[in-house]
Amino acid sequence: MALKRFMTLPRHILEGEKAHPEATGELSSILLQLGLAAKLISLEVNKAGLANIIGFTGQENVHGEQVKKLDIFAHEMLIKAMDHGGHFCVMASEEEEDIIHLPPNKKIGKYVLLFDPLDGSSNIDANISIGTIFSIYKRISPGNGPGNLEDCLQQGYKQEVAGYIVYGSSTIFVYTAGHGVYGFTLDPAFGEFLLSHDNIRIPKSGRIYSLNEGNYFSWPKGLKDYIKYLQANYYNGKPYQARYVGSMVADIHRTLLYGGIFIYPGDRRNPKGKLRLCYECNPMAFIVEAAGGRATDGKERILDKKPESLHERSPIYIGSEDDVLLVEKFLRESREAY
Ligand code: P6P
Repeated sequence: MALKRFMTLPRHILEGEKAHPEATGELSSILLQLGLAAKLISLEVNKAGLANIIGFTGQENVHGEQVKKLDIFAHEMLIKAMDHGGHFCVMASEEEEDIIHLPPNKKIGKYVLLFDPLDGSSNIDANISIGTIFSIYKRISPGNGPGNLEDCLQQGYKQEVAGYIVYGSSTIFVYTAGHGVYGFTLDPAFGEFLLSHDNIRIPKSGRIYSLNEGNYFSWPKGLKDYIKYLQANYYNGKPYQARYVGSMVADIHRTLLYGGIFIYPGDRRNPKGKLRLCYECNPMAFIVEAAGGRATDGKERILDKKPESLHERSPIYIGSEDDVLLVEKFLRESREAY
């Protein structure tokens, strides 16, 4: 994808704000801060591989600083970057059991931030791509004081902004405010995100299916039938391809660009699957739908599901519209559950 000459993330955000006269500039400021946090996390993630080589003890680095686990580092970095702009009334993170309140002396805002600071971090030692996922809502609790749990348990269709950063061969920042999906590649030479994926549209169907086939025997029967169907048929005259990174952000980023389907199903052992509804499934579903795709739990639209708890899981079938519709048909028409 050709880089747009110097359309930087800040310029794109500010131009987006100008296109919406009602915009207060708050979401722009939030996105700019997230871009800063992304750069700092990217720096740390890319350095991590060296941690064991250049004498980092894993406890203290050469500067005598404590070397934190990367996901804790990312979690703390995001909070530090986002807790003083006066934009949020409450936050929630995959790394914290409870909701996160702003420090007492900080201005309270009208937005809510949910995030998975570093998804797939167990892959970092194998140098496999990992990612940060974020989701922004407007508060629904009354008043101007601290937000509450209900602010964090909103249905996904109410999101204002959703995005992810994938730390791979490049660091790419992808976001949507519901009107188009935009990707920016970090140019390490001068530390700026440059527009590289302008208005991403997911193909209506694709040749790639992505799920952990190690769980095959626990799958619902309809899913087994669907995968067997793909393996017995062709896509535009070529066999279907199985691709599975095991890192949700990487698998969904590829699905967004190339088309196809990513699945983390509920199964006999884990009926709700593994991925978290509030800060993994919802933001990814918001992005994929904004790019023209589809995301359900096999039956219900992800973005319509009402979360009952902060860390609840949901099965997810997400990607090209035709592919998700087809697996839903197999699931609906199969007689047995498993
Ligand atoms: P499995 C990474 O640990 C993660 O949370 C997601 O990023 C990824 O899609 C999934 O788990 C992989 O899970 O069970 O296939 O290893």
